[in-house]
Amino acid sequence: MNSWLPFLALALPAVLLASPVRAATRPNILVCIADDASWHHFGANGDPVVRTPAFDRVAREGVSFRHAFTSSPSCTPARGALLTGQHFWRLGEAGNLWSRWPNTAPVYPDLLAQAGYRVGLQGKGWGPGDFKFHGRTHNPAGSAVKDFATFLEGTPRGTPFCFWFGSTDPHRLYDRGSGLKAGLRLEDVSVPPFLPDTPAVRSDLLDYYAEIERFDRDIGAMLKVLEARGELDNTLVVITSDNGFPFPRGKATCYDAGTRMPLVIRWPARVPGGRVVDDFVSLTDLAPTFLEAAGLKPPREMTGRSLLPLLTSGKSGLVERRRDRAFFGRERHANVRENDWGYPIRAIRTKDFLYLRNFAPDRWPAGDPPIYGDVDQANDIAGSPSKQAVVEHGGDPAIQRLFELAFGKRPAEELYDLRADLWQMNNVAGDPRYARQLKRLAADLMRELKRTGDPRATGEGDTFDRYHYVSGGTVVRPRGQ
Ligand SMILES: [Ca+2]
Repeated sequence: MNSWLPFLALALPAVLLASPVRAATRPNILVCIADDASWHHFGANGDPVVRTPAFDRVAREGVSFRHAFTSSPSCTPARGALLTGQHFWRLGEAGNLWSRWPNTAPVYPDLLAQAGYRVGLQGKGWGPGDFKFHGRTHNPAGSAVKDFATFLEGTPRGTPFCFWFGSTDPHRLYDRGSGLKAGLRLEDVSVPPFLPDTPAVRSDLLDYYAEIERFDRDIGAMLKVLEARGELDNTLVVITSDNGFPFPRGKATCYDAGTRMPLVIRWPARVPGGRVVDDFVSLTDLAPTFLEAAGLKPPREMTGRSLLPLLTSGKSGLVERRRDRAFFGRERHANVRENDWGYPIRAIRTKDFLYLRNFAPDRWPAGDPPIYGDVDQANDIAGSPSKQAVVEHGGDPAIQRLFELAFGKRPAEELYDLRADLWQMNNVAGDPRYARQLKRLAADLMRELKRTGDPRATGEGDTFDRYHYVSGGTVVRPRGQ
């Protein structure tokens, strides 16, 4: 199958009116997206330390998703997938971090703008990368504005809006000791078992929490502005993140700490609140959801499926039985390997299992030694006290296993049984007792990759290693071109 086939559909009219939704009933859409926050680290998701009243309110008065996954645990492809409603592997060069926006796949903010929405962006939109190279004039997430309040003042009454608040919290670097200064306590932290439990790591986690709290305060202020304007209840408010926390075994990995995302949605005008949903959803489902909520038919190249039926159902638990799995993966994150190569992974996650296919197991998954730069920070190990704790004590017998889990090479297949191994630390892919599950999950994954035109499934996967890496005005053209 030609991997470019999905793009041919772009010649068709992008948007068709699906239903006669009157302009007055179309919701405003507000997306609040954190930068590097995992599902686990929000109050409503069970974290006992972090204080997130705005997130908790939206969860309480809306729908809270327990199994939402990013398409890729890396800023650029995650945001591209969310904006296009497509698996990241369908986005060509935008499947990599620090890439160029191909400007071929439609994005929901453009489609809503064409339908009369006012569209704005505050903070980090699609990126990092170069959205202008192939001809765009503004970020795919919207035209940049000063702030939300100013944007609202300039929006006429009766005109629906679509706004993207892209926080840079809780991305590193952190203000060392800021968690302690914010009143958080070392002794309250629960350190995940793949990190060393030391005071330095605990304090690093508190600093991460402090930035999540700032993200939450910013959202609280925005909700207040909407409320004062009388528009809160007809605004579809979404709070989520692009990828998981910037710690070893988190961001840029396909384990839960890298891919399982916070996702709460509040829209009282049509969505009964107070619900926790177990369906497996992808952040690629958001674009078709927004379009459908606005009365538009999602373009057929969107692989995401609208959440609107689920949201309006009023039901909790597993609402749509076929939503029992999520697919995701990664290509090049930071440029930290010989020959400017990435580390290709594809994965399927179900309630009980996580199956990973590593397409190039001869490469270093976290980047070449001694920097292992796919784990923040790429150029400065001391910029991440948790990474430093693992790297600098890798020879210590107590830390050695954690070092291998974070930075060591991995086999072509990994399988984790979440019933016994919540944090996915014991690979059972070689255990004959799991042969049946492994075979089935591998087949299910490959079927989805083929169905959706993934170059990795059609023998053209190396194309991701050949795209330019565009960082800070520097363009790296991989060797052999
Ligand atoms: Ca990010």
